[in-house]
Amino acid sequence: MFLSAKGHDICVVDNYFKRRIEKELHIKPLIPVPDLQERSRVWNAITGKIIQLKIGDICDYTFLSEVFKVFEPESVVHFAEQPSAPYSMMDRDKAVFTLTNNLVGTVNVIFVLKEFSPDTHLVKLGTMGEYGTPNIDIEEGYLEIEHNGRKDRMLFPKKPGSIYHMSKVHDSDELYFSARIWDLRITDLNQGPVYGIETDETQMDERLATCFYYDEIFGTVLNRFTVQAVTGIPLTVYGKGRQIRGYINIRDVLQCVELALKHPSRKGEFKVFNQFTEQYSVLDLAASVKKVADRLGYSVKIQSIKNPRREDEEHYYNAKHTGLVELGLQPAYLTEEMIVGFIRKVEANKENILMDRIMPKITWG
Ligand code: USQ
Repeated sequence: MFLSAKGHDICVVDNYFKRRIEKELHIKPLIPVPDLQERSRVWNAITGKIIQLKIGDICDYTFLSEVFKVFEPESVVHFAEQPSAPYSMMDRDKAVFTLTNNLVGTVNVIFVLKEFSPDTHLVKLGTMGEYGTPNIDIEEGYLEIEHNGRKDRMLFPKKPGSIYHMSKVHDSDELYFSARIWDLRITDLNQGPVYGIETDETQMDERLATCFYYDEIFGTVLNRFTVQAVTGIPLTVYGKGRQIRGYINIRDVLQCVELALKHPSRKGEFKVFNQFTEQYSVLDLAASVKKVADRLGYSVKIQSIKNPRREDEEHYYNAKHTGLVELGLQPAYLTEEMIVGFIRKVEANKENILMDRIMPKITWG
């Protein structure tokens, strides 16, 4: 919708994976989201613009090739992955699904570009979690290494903390390979956890809402804390809560994707951006939500619970993120007023909240 509003011709490809998982695991987004056909109709009625839809699986190469041959995209934004760390750690089947879906889907996109569209620029959603939490500064994609008197520029070493994050390490390698060996044009956006509910486009009509999750599978931490504050559940800080990540507002995600599209990689170039705007610890986020919610009349408790994940709970973290700012990103930093807006939106949809979907049950085993 963001790119369509700016006048681009858009074709959306989706296999409704999340809707299948919603049914399987009894989870729902806060605001009901109609199917793509309905949303495309609403978008057309409001803006007069057409968003084409292709419902199918990018792991099916015949389907994907047809989409490319017919639509002939100038750029591809590839978000078509299983995105949940806890889901990937549930059992062997889900781990295998995550690896298969994410690696086969990405290799299919690479092959379809190589075969039918070698000048098309691919913007791929990666994750900051590929790097893990190393005890050194995290560079933007690459590291200059000097070893035994010789120097080279290598992809930054990776220490993923879940099968999902590991799948993204592997697909970054697929992308780097395809740029080096087949001269494809690739940008990898290593994104931190996203927060926020609305964008200018979703605000046009309730039926255009984003999928805002608060469960342990798809809900990211700040969004979960907002829902917990409104429902009177103590904020679920995992372990010590000193885990630091780079966070980004959903509106800034859209800006970043547009900036990446406007500055395409050259043939054979694999650009990497660290896509986040601010670093916070889990405790910082919990304290911010508590402060704002208490001001609004709630009485929020922060509770450290046994960490269901295996992760460093106290660590060094300093990740570079200048690339997108240099291209013109103007971040919307987290403010108290913003959190007030999130809380008000959650309150307005409070009756939809499934209370038994909030506490974490999946462990790293
Ligand atoms: N956490 C809590 N309490 C909660 C939920 C999470 O303390 O109730 C902690 C986690 O242990 C973790 C941090 O908050 O240390 C972030 O967790 P998250 O659930 O917000 O994010 P994560 O599982 O890492 O994954 C999310 C997206 C994923 C994306 C990733 C970026 O689901 O698609 O790749 O953010 S990153 O974390 O930088 O790898």
